Amino acid sequence: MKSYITTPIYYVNGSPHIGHAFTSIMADILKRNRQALGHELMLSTGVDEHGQKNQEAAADLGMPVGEFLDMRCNEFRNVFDRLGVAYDYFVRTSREGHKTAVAGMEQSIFDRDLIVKKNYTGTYCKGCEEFKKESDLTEDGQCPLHPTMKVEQTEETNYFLKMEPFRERLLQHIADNPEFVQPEAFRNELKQMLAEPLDDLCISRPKTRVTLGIELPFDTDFVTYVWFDALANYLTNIGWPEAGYEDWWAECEHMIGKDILKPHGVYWPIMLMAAGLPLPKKLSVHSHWVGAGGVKMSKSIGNVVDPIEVIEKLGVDALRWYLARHMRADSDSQISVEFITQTYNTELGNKIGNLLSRAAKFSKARFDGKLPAPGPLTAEDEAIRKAVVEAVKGMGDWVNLADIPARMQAIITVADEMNNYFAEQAPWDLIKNEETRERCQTVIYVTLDSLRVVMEALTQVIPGSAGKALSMLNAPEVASPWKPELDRLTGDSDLGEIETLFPRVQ
Ligand code: ME8
Repeated sequence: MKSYITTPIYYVNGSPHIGHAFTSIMADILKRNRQALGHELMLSTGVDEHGQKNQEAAADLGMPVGEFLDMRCNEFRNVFDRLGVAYDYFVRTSREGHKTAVAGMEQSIFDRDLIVKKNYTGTYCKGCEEFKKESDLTEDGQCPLHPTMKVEQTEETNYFLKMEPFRERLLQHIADNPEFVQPEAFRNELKQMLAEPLDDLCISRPKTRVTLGIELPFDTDFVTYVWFDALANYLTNIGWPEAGYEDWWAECEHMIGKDILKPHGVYWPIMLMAAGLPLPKKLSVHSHWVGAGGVKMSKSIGNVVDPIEVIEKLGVDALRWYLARHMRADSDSQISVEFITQTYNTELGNKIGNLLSRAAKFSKARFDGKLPAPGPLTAEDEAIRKAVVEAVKGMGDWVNLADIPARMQAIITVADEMNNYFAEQAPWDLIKNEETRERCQTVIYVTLDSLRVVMEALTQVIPGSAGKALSMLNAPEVASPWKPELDRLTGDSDLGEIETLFPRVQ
């Protein structure tokens, strides 16, 4: 079974930030989850290189555009590499093959008489790269998403894609396929966007204003609207229009933030319908991260969480864990370096890393560098083993974007239970008498084998640390397809070098 996961392609007018890191890390987690189910994966992430915003950012730095794009593209790629995002394809919309394919899509829609040329007067937000209706603006006439960028009054002749002929069909598609937009709150928001007749979508920009873009195949005075160009990446990444893309496309799932629901839920499906192409399988939408206290992150407030700063201070898995664990499905979630540090110390450090190092060091010290073989199991042993299997079972099933935090919660809850089990069984007392020595062996084995099961599940979320833990335990390779399975550690086998997985950070 194939599975194709996409992230948005990010504007390169600034450096990669925590929001970019988030969507790409979540996509990576879902990729690892699908792989654990035995699927063949394609994960794309990358950059959106065209449009007025990027053009002006290059000019502001006084750099030639090509050099600027290369610089930023490398920056994004490096950040995703450091975040452990195992992308299979890194998107650049400046790629020749992409540009040709986009022009081909435009020409085919033009040939179907779905594109018209007309004059337009209106308000434009550079942040959104979009014309705005009065009803889209705040009371003081600014874009609610980009209040500091100041909208501009524009009068222009442009090319427009007819949208209204497809509205009913799209609504029907949404009604027939409840999985198409997830979670439900965003499906409802999308239905709201489609409740009224749709204006034609402006799909060009005159070269007098924007040059950084793909030239229209039917009028060389214009470049393609950056969203039309960018959305098409999802098809051009898998080789469209050449044959071979179809199987991937049939299994395509887009991950996006709520800010870009309209382009993905309205423009993109209609572009595809206009071009006579099938719609993607699924759109998974998430809410946003904001600073502590619910305040939007901004440089002037000084509450911006820089992903690189975090991973340099705490390691990449502290960040991955926090993002996976604390994203709320239904509303914005709060983030700060302090919150990440706290969660890292109390959850990864105290609940997981500490138990592993205590149990494994005890085992090495008392059992000659080895993991002891277990004796007969008691009801307490059976109970904790069952709880562990139950808690991680969800990672052996299909995980949706919105399910991730609950699956992490289950793991932390069982980590608490494992700590209680370890404390109650008190192996340090059991080792003191020859009669209870075998019982001690069993407790150590049960604890470490349970931790192995947890770590196998966590390879989907914090692969670096989980991999290290598994090699400390000398565990066999994680099975694929994966299900939680007990007793994969061999009794009386050597343990690896025991390092502190999550050293405490102040
Ligand atoms: O919109 N919390 O690019 P972009 C969580 N180029 N995620 C966030 C976030 C936050 N506070 N801020 C941003 C574009 N994101 C277009 C996309 S796709 C064909 C073209 C994430 O650089 C989230 O995924 O503005 C959001 O949708 C995306 O970054 C927007 O990135």
